[in-house]
Amino acid sequence: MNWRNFLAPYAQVVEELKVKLKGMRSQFEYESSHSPIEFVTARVKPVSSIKEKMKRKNIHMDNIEELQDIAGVRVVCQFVDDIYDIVDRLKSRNDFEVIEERDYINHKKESGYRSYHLIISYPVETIHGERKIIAEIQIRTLAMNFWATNEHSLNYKYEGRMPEKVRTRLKRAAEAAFKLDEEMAKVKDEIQEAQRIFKTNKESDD
Ligand code: 0O2
Ligand code: 0O2
Repeated sequence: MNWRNFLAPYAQVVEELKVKLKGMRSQFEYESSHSPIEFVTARVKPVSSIKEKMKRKNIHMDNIEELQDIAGVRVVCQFVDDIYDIVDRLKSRNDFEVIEERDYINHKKESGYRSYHLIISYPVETIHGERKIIAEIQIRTLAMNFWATNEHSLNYKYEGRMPEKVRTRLKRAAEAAFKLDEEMAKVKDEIQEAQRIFKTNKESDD
């Protein structure tokens, strides 16, 4: 398997999506309106993780395209409402097709994981013509991201065999993170007004 060749169109998609989503954020800023996007990150799944996931899910090399997150983009938002705003905006775009939606916010995973996932089919131009590449967009709040990053590290440390005590603690932490999102939602208008004033003052200083 020539991984570099295989992954090249995925790398292209990741770069294009990153530019487009970061562009959305800048546009909100130019228009001085609240940006539902706090930050955007993206990556091509490392070959070692691809191999590990194929083994875990019993996917044969011929069906590697079944892995939907080889190209992965993450959009991190301040508030839960922002997630749904972004989802609506992404679904109404014409440059890719949303082929699957997974609402792990209303339907959290057993681990406590929350996020909204969109699986998209993205047309990319290659030197051999157009190809449709599957990519995963994960949309989550800062609190959900904080939890997922820490849980991911622990999973890595315990290689999937997490002690029950840690697992229970993480589930509790997931609920605390969601409570934080709920509390922040209640003062959202005030936070946004404060951020607007701060931004206007900063601009008049510049
Ligand atoms: P680890 O250990 O893998 O978490 P930029 O400078 O912002 O244009 P850059 O430097 O290429 O872009 O990186 P970016 O896009 O800011 O962030 C890459 C980090 O985000 C990587 O972490 C990825 O793991 C993580 N990441 C981003 N999007 C996804 C996604 O959709 N799925 C998953 N699983 N991870 C994502 P590190 O730092 O490599 O460390
Ligand atoms: P990485 O290292 O993030 O790239 P699954 O069967 O759940 O493993 P599937 O079928 O691809 O995977 O679908 P799913 O669950 O919708 O999305 C998988 C990705 O979502 C994961 O990628 C994680 O990035 C994230 N995710 C899903 N569940 C959890 C969880 O419990 N904790 C954390 N921290 N992240 C989660 P990978 O391939 O696991 O790895």
